[in-house]
Formats: sequence, C-alpha cells, structure tokens
Amino acid sequence: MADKVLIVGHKNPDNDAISAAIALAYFENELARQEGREVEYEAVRLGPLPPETDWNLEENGITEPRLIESVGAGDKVIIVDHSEYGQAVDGLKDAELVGIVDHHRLGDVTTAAPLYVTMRPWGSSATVVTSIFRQYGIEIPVDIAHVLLSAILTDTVIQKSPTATPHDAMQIAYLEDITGKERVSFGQELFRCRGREDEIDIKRFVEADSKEFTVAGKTVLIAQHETVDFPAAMEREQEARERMRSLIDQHGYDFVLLMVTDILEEGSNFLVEGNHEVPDKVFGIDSSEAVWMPGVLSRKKQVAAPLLEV
Ligand SMILES: [Mn+2]
Repeated sequence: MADKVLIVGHKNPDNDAISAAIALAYFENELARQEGREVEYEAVRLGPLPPETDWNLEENGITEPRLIESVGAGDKVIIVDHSEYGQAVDGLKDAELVGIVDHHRLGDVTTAAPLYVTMRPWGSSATVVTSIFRQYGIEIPVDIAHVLLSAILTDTVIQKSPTATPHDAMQIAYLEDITGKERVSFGQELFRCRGREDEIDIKRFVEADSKEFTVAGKTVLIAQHETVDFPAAMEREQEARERMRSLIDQHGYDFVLLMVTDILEEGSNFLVEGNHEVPDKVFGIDSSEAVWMPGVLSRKKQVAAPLLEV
C-alpha cells in the first residue's frame, strides 16, 4: 500500500486553511507521480467548510476534504496555515509532522526528524502554495487555480488587508490568467457567499473566524467578522455581545475581542467583552462601547501582534 500523508489546516478552518491544503495535496501528488514515489497525499479538514469554500469547490467540481478529529501515532502529517499546537489537529504531538506550509509567525511545533518547511510572510498560505507550484514548474489546473485564487482574495481581503504584499499581487495576476477571473469581481462573489447579515447564526457570526491567544499570561479570544454590509452586521451587536459573554463563562477568557470589519470602508469596529483593561491600554481606546478603528483590517498584524507584546 502506498504511503499516506494527511495535509491539514488549523482548527476553525477558514477558506485559506482548506484551499491551501487542497492545492498542496494536488501539488504533492503530482510531484510524487513525476518522481515515481509511491505516496498519496490527502487534504483533510478540522471543521465545517466556510460558505465561500463550499460554493467555490462546488463550482469547480472538487470534492470537499474529509473531516477528521484527530491524528495519532503512525500518521504522517503536513500542516498548513499555522505552526502552533494550540491551533493544530488533536494528537499532532503523537503523529509524525513531515511538513509545514504557512504565512504566520513560527509557532511551537517541534519534530524528531527533518521536515519540509516553506514559510513566507505573504498574504495567504495559498500564495505560498502557488509559488511552490511555480518553483517546481508544475502546471496549475484551472480548478485548483480557482481554489488558490479564492484563498488569496479572502485572506488578503481582496488585497485591502495590510498583510497583502506585492508577491500576492503577482500570484493573483498569474492565477487570473489561468482562471479567466478578475480579482475584484471574483472576490466580491466570494464574500457575498457569507450570506445576509441578518440571517447568519450568531454563533457563526462571532466564532466562525476566532482564534485563542495568550496575552499577559491569560487566554483571550480574538474573533473577526468581515462584511460587505457593515450596517446590517452592526444590527447584530447586542446578540453578538451576549454570545461573547457566554464564551467567557464557558472558557474563562480574560476578554473576547470581536472585530467587525468593513471591507469596503477599510476599518473595523472593536467589540470587547470581559476585562477591557489590556485592549483599552494597547489601542488607546475606551471599549465600553463599539470603537471604530479606521484602517484596521488584519487581526494578525494590527490586533494580535500588539496584544502579544504586552
Ligand atoms: Mn491564512
């Protein structure tokens, strides 16, 4: 039987985590075929498909990755879009980590054996995967190009996020050529998949894109809800705050910060529940009410990074 390697993104997967895994699995299988290696790479996921991923996979006739809960001894694993145990599949410490493809800070994973690592400080893991294809001269099929392009566009918020780099722009142009799609209209189609703000389940509104961090020795949750219909999203403020308070009760977070990000106006409303002290001091705000933060679009660079310095 062929050797098997699982490729998995982080928990609470976003479009980039799932799409980068799918495209990397295609790349690795193709490279293995060319090199005559008997190994099968399978993209898997740790949570539900985001609606834009669901739509894009369907449009391109790609089967959704299998849902898994954990890995264990004897499993070989490549992780994408993260490199910390806190965000990784359960049991990763018992499995064999054979590769990392990511665009975040280097986390705390360690290995006993050498491994493949490709990390670049670009706008998405999909950008890194696209560059890997090109480095190896492996052609990107049209369906996989759609998957990659979609993830670069959602992760960089159609290039409006400060995490977007000139390298992302270059890979977007390359993928536009293959897919025949135009970045802004395709990006808007993807964001519109997230649905009408008044219909989204409040749990999904708050938690669909949420990550735990340790700030000043305490666990906090930083969540982001990106919208192309900001007024409708803010109609949900009281419900969202209720949900954030119940998350604090359940998990003992010091605080929960929800960024409601207006993609069109390029800024975020900060909603904070729990202990406001640290976010107020770090951002110089009074977050007893929603606070508009112009230009703040990136959780990683503009919100998590300053908080992690505390
Ligand atoms: Mn990403």
